[in-house]
Amino acid sequence: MSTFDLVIRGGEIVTAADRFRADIGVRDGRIAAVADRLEKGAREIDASGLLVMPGGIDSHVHLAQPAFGGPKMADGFETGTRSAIAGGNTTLLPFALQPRGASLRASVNEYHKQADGQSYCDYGFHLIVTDPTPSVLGQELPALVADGYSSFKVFMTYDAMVLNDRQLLEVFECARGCGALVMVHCEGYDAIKFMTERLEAAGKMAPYYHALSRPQVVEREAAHRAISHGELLDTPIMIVHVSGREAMEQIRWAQQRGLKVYGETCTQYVSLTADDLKGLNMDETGSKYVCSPPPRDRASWEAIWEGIRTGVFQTFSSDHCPFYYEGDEGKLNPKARTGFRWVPNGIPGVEARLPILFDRGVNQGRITINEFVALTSTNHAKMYGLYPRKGSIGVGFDADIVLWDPNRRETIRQEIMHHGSDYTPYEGMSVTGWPVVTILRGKVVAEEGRIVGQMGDGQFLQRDLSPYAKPAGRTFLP
Ligand code: DUC
Ligand code: ZN
Ligand code: ZN
Repeated sequence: MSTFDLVIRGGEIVTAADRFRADIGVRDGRIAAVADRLEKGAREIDASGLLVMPGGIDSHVHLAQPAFGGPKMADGFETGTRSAIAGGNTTLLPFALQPRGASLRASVNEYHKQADGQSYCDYGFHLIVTDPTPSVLGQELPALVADGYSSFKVFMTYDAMVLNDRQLLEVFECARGCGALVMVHCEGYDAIKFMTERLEAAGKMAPYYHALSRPQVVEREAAHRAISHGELLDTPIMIVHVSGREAMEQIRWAQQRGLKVYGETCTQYVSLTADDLKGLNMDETGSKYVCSPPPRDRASWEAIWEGIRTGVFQTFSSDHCPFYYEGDEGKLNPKARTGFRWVPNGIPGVEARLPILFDRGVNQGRITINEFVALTSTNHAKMYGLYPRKGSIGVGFDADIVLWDPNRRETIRQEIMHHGSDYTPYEGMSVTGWPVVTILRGKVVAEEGRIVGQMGDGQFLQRDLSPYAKPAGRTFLP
């Protein structure tokens, strides 16, 4: 009998720190050996010519969410996690959203019902707090954090989710008390509402005006406010989906002052621009690209690369928030055709994240291959309490691995995607570098674009507290 259930042989292993040639031996779903030459396994995979990296961890995806007051999402757990594994990912962290007036625990239980037995990859949940009542803050959140839901997201905009400054402070205080990391959506509610009304009064209703309703200054102001609230209460925060220079510089400023402020950016902010929202002729096709914050311009791409290169951003996510384009549930639903304010905000992208970052980042010399692994896997595990179980290749880690062909050229197209949406915003983009085999805890789950795993392979992950959520110890509180 063989010592190993699986041996991945002859590939070039890449972690956030190293790159070396070795075999990997897997036993009971975990990496049991990494060595120059291992004995034969019960199953063997020849990885020669391929890079062997930790499976992607995408810590910012929305699945099955009753989203933003808009239509039904295009992905539940089945199609969203299917798309994830086809794109080289092995863990997702979607959100469990608390509808106002509801208990968070009940909301979490609902998401579990949708995910249990229906997931192709492992998953945990961040908690979206929309209604921080005394019982949510005093009982529900601390108990949920203790149960392994160790991060929250709060919104500074959207009618159905916005928290005012007082509520933000209360959630930050609660997070500090229970050791949770707070992700903040930084866009200012009143400024957006004001701009939207002015644009509408001027007859500017097309999807493109979504971008003009929330320019970078709106994101920058909110980022500064969130940073200040975090500083006041000594609460570490992660500013998510940063779109350009203005918010990036706020985070850098905070980091240079020694504050525990972290940054996330996403695929769309280095590959799409606001001009995409113009569609063919200022028409509704631009709604395919409507997301928040909106993609900016090419100068913003360079600002984002600068933030990546200089360590302002720890994580690179997809912010996969999938809607259909056609049909009554789509971005083109009858109400959405009447004005940009009704177009659901969000785009699919979990499957395209790794290839686009590899092509634009590694191939074009902007980041190293080790930084690629850190930005797409290791740092997500570290920030969100999954390390050292997930996020690297070493003895004892879960055998979550992607075999990557660095020379494979592909064109991203809807017909090869595995998500539920009827379009991809990255249609026609050529990339070099593609996931060829995805392995989840030692089991091959995707191979050459085919799904070979089963729905239900994915397990719920109870997460530890993030070491990055530890307060710095310099509060203004009495
Ligand atoms: N915020 C997100 O995090 N995702 C999509 C849309 C949004 O506003
Ligand atoms: Zn957001
Ligand atoms: Zn999001």
